Amino acid sequence: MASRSKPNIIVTGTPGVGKTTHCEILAENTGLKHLSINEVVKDRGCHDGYDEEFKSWIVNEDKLLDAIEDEVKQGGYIIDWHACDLFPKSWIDLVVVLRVDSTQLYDRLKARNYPEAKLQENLDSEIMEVLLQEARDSYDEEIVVELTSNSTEEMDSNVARIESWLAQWKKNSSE
Ligand code: DAT
Repeated sequence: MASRSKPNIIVTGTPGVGKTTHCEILAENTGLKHLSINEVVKDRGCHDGYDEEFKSWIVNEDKLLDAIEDEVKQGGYIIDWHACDLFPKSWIDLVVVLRVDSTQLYDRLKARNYPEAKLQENLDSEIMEVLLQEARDSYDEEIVVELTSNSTEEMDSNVARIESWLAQWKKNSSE
């Protein structure tokens, strides 16, 4: 059992599934801190440049882990990122993989003006369950939870479910 007094949660999934929206609501409701890896990569320079075709930063994982290690090890973070296999197992207490129907995802990514290649790659990734597989390959199966994020009702129920997991975690860790 980790020595942190608050757990760390990863919210992962293909871009557009609803990670940031979920994390913001969870942070507001629980007091856990929303750690947007996108922002860390950009603001703390944890990258090796910008990919113009894909319109995204080329992440340097070593720099990224160095940048967040001290904070995350203290506990109390909700990590928002479209990958999860880079974070050491010992840091993480729950991995939430959000899923969405491809028609929904297409509309959400189109609304973001994603370049065609990037849009197609992300749709394929969602259909092939890439993130779910990555989570299952990287963490113990008991801590990996798959939740659908097609509607605001589903989002509300996901948030409630994660909050009750959090309450249980706190109860267990105080026993
Ligand atoms: P991500 O952080 O995974 O890229 P996001 O939180 O930015 O995704 O959400 C992308 C868009 O989809 C945004 O306009 C909000 C909307 N959205 C997210 N989750 C949703 C849900 N469960 N129901 C309806 N709309 C949702």
